[in-house]
Amino acid sequence: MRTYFVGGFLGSGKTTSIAGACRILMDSGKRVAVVTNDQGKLQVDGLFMRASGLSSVEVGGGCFCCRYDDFDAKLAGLVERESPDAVFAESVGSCADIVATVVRPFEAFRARYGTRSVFTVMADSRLLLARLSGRRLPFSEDVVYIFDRQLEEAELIGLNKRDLLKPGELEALEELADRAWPGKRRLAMSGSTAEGAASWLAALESASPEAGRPALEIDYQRYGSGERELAWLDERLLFEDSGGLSSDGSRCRDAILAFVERLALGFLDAGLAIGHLKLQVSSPGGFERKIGLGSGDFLEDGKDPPAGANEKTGAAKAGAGAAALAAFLGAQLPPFTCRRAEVSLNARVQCPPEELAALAAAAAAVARGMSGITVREEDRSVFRPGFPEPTHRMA
Ligand SMILES: Nc1nc2c(ncn2[C@@H]2O[C@H](COP(=O)(O)OP(=O)(O)O)[C@@H](O)[C@H]2O)c(=O)[nH]1
Ligand SMILES: [Mg+2]
Repeated sequence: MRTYFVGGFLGSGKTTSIAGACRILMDSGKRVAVVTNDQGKLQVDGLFMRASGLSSVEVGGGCFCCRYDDFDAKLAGLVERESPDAVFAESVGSCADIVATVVRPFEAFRARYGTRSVFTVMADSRLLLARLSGRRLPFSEDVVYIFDRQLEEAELIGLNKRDLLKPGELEALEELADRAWPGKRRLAMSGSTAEGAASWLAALESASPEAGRPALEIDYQRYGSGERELAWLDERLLFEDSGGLSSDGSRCRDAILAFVERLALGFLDAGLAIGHLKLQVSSPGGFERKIGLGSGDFLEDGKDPPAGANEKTGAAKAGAGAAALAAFLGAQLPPFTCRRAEVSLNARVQCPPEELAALAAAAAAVARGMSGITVREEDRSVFRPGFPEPTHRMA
């Protein structure tokens, strides 16, 4: 058995890349499983993995490092039940210092689960290019500190979403990455097109090149305060079309899109940096689809985001580009018909939790105002992540 640890910032494409790699392994007859992780309990990633036919378990309520015993127990249960050939462990996107707090304890206590492999950190290539080019990311300094520290401890950086780079940008990014981290392994890839997935798997199979390297230097005060600048919102929304015979069954989809558009525009109009916004949409006929977006989707080409109280993102673009946003979201939810649909929502945004909750409520109200539609919100949970206190730290 092999265990593959994957980290990286919110929305960098960890889940998508892992699902793609799992499909390749399964096609070659391997048994695979995934452990997902989040500060919250309702995990779109876990739902997405299962909707994609992958076996997965969730560690919730904190990151792997702070809930190491839970991670260990969940992993052990998975191994017992399924005897997988490979397990991917995806850490939450606001977590750093994973080698010292998760990978090394795992090697020390679970050697029988096989040698661990290269620790991959995924990056949204557009955000990383902006960062390494000296452009300002939309997040606060302490959140960017987490982004930087995550990449620093990578043994392999996945230059993900390469399909979204413009001609010439990949070469520029590779050069900048080599300058920033001489000798560090990197791989251009695309989780959604599976480009590079086979090379990633080959790299994962190779031994860790950096075992014995000193642990990451990290200031837990800055890391903790970066995490506390982010707000988490999880909830389930039940959309119902009560339109009777006058409805052709398309209203739930329209209402879901109206909800997510309003929510995303709410973030952009308020100048908030989006870690990620993701929704898993399910309807009783077995329809399953994930919708996602993050700050990388709103970076102004080659320009710094306008400065502001909250490191404003592409708010100006949102004003001009509401139609583009609607098209971007609509393309992720192909037409389907139903009377009822369930939406699981995870939003991670740099703002106070109350602001995030108010924006979500306003977006739900827009959908609720649509003719023939009712929207019920359930299991809402809004919070800031707690201060990171790893169970183990092996320097
Ligand atoms: N175009 C493109 N989109 C991607 C790629 N990888 C992930 N995404 C999208 O980026 C969003 C975040 O991806 P996800 O895998 O959930 O990121 P995670 O938060 O790091 O696990 C989702 O909407 C994905 O569909 C990629 O390589 N190319
Ligand atoms: Mg994920």
